[in-house]
Amino acid sequence: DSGEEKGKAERVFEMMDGFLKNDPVSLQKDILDHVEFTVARSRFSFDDFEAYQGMAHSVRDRLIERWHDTQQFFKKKDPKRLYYLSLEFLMGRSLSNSVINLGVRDQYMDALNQLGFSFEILAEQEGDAALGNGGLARLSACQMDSLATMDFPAWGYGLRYQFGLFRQVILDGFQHEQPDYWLNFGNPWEIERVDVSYAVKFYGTVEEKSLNGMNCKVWIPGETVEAVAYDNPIPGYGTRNTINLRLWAAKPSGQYDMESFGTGDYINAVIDRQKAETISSVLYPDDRSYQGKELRLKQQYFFVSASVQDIIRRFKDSHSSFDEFHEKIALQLTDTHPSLAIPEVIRVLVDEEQLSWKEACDIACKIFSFTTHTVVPEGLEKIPVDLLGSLLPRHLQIIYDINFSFMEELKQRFGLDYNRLSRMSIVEEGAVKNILMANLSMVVCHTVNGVSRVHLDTLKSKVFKDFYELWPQKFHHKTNGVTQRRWLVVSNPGLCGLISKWLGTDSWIREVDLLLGLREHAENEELQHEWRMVRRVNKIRLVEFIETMTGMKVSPDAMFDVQIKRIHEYKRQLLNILGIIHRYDCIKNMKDSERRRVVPRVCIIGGKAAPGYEMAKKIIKLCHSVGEMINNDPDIGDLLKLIFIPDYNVSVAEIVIPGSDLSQHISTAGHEASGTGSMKFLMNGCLLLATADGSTLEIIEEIGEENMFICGAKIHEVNMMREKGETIKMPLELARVVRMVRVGYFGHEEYFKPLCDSIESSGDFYLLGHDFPSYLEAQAAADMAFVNQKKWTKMSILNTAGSGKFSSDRTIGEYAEQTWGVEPCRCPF
Ligand code: GFP
Ligand code: GFP
Repeated sequence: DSGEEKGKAERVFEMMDGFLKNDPVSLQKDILDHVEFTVARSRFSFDDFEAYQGMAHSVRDRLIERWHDTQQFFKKKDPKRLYYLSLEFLMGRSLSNSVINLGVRDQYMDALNQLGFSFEILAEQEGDAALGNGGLARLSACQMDSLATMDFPAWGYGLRYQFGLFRQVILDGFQHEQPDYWLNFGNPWEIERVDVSYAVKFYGTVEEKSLNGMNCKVWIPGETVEAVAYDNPIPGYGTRNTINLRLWAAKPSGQYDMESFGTGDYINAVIDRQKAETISSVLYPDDRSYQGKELRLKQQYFFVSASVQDIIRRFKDSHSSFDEFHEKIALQLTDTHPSLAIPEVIRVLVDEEQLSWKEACDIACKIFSFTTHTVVPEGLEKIPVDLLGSLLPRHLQIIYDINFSFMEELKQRFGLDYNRLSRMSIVEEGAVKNILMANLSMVVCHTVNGVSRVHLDTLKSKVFKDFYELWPQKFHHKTNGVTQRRWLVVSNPGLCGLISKWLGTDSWIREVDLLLGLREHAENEELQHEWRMVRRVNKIRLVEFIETMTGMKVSPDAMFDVQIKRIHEYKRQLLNILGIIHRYDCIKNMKDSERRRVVPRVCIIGGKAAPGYEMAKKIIKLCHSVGEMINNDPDIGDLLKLIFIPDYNVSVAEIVIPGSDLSQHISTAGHEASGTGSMKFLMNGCLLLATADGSTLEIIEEIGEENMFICGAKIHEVNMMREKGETIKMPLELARVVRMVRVGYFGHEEYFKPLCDSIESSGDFYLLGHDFPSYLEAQAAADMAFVNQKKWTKMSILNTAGSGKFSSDRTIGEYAEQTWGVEPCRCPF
C-alpha cells in the first residue's frame, strides 16, 4: 500500500511498530496490569490461575490488535470471503497456540520467569474449549488455523454452547457423563459483542401479501430469540492476519411483547423468556441420530440464521446490489448440519431483499459448497416434515419449491423413472415424511467434497450414486489434514526444535513439505540418537501424566501402544482389547526363557462413548476389567500393562501423541471416511498399525508400506464378504479369548455377553473374526521392529518426513483454489 492510502493512526502505528510492545518488560507490566485491573487481584499477591488469567488477557490484547487490523484490511480490500459454517469446533486450549502463532512465546517465557512463574504451569491452568465431538470438530479447528496462516479472508461461524462435550468420569470401570462447566471461570479468548446481535425467528405462519403489485410471502413468527455474537480471534502463524470465529449465543429477545407480558403474570413471563437461552446451552453428544429432536433443529437454524443475516449485512455495508454477491462470498457447509443455510439465504433474498426466485436460486447454487464426513447413509440427516413445517414453515415451502424444480429437471433428463425420482427426491415419502438434508445439499451446492480419495469413491458408487450419475462434475475430494502448528509446534517442542536444527530452518512450520528433507538423514546416527532422546523425554512426560490420571506407574522402556479416539464398534477398540487378552494369555503360558524375549508393552486406550451407545460403554468397561486383571498379575509385571486414560480431549491428545511409539487405526475397512488422528501420530514420528481404510491408504502411498504395520481385509474384500453373507470360521485364537470373556474370566459375564455375541452369534458385522489373525501378525511385526531400535528410529523419522501431505495447509490450499475460489489477502503491517 502506498503511504497516502494510510490514515494517521496507521502511520503512527507503523512508526511505533505496533501499539503493544512485546519485550519482556512491557509484557510483565501488561500481565501485572491485567492481574490488578481485569482479574482484580493485588499485583503483589496472586496464584498460578490468576497469573494465567493476567497473561491470557495480555495475549488477548495482542490478538485483538491484529484482529482489528486484519478485519479493517479485509473491509478495505473487499476480497471474496469464505464463510466456514460448522456446528462444532474443537479448539482445545488457546494460550500456547496463540503465543506461538503471534511469535511471542520466548518473550512471554522470559517475562514469566522474571516474575517467578512457569509458562508450562500457567498453560496447564486453562480448560479445554470442547465445542465438538470428534473428528469433524477438530478438523474445523485445524482448518481455521490454516485459513489464518495462509492469509485467506475467512470467517468461521458456529454455536457458543454453554456446555461443551460432557466430561467422562470413570467409576468402577463404567463411564459416567458430567456437564462441562467450561465457562464457569471466564473465557478470556472470546469477545462478547453486545453490539452484534440478530433476531432469529421460529414457528408461526406464512401469509401472502401483495407488495408493489407483487405477491409476497410474509413469515409471521411465533417466537423470536436474540443471537448475540462472541468473537474468537484466530491468529495465523508467521503473518499478522488474525481471522474470526464468530460463535452465537441465544438470549431472550428484548423486543416489545404485548402478548406474553399483557396477562399480568410478570414473573412467569420473564422466566418463560429466559428459556430462549436453552437453544445454545448444550452440545449434542454424537449419537448419529438426532432425528426428530426439535432442540437440535432449533440449534441448527439458530446459528445458520444469525450467520446468514450477518453475512448479508456485511455484504450490504459495501455493496448496493446483489449482482456481485456470488463473486464476494463462498459458503462452506460442514456436513449437513448447517444446510438450512440454503433455504435461509433464498428466503432472505426473496422475501426480504425482493429478488426473484430464479435470481435467488442462481445465487445459492453459486455460493454453497458442501463436505460430507460420513460413509453410511444412516449418518445423513433427515428432518420430519411435520417438525420442520411447524418450526420453520417458510423454509419448508422453499424446500418443496426447490424439490419441485429438481423433480421436473429429472423427468426431462430420465423420463418418468419413478424409482429414481423417489431415490433422489429431497422429500422422503413413507409413514413419516422426511426432508433429506444431504439431498438438499446435493441439489443446490456447486461442489460436494469427500474427505479422502477412497471416501469419494464410496460417495460415487454407493451413498450418492444417483447424484453422481447426474452431476459427475460436482464430486471431488479434499483429503483431510491437521495443523502442524498445534500438533507439532505446540505439543512437541522438543521434536520441533530437532527438526528445525536438522533442516537448518523452521520454515517447515509454514511450508510443511520441507519435512521431506529429513529423509536423507533418516539413518544418520547422530540424528537417530537425538531423535530417541527427544522421544524419551516425551515418554517420560506421558508416564508422569498416566500416574497423575490413573495412579499407575509404567516403565518408559516399554513400547507405548496407543488407541485414542471416540469409542465406536467400527473403530474396533474391541479388536485391540481382545488382542491384549491374547497377549496376556500367551505371556501367562510362557516359560521364563520365553518371557525374556517378550517386548514389554504399555497399551493405552482413551475415548468417550456417546451416552446412549450401550455397546461402546461396554467396551470401556471391558477395557477396565481386563486392565484390572493384567495390571495386578504378578506373573506379568512390566511385560504388559493396560491403561485407560479418562476424559480424552484435545489437551490429553497433546501429551499422549508425542509420547507414543505405536498407534492403532484399525477401523473395519470402508467405515472411516478419512481419519485424522493417524496424521497427528505420523507427524510426531509414531508408527502406525492400521487397516487399509480412509486416509491410511494415502498415508501408505506417502511413507511406503514398509514403514507401517498393515492388517485386515481390504475394502473390496469387506464388500464382497458382506454381499455374499459369508460366515468366517472363527479363528481359534479369537474363539479362545472371546470364551475367556464369556465365562467371566474378567467378571461381569452377563454385561459383556452382547460384546461376545456381536462377534460370535450376530454375524460379526465388523469382521473381527476375519481380521484377528492378520492383526496379531501386524502386532508381532511391530514387536520385531521395536527390538531393532535403529530400524525403528529410521521408520519413525521417515514417518515425520512423509507427513507433509497431511497438513491442513494442503487441504485448505486445495479448497481455496478448487472449491471456494478465494485468494490470500495478507494484512501488510
Ligand atoms: C468486523 C468486526 C468488527 C470490527 C470491524 C472492523 O466487522 O468488530 O470493528 O470488522 O475492524 F466484527 P464486520 O466485518 O462484521 O462489519
Ligand atoms: C468424521 C469421520 C472421520 C473424518 C472426520 C473429519 O469424524 O473419518 O476424519 O469426520 O472429516 F468419521 P467424526 O466427527 O465422526 O469423529
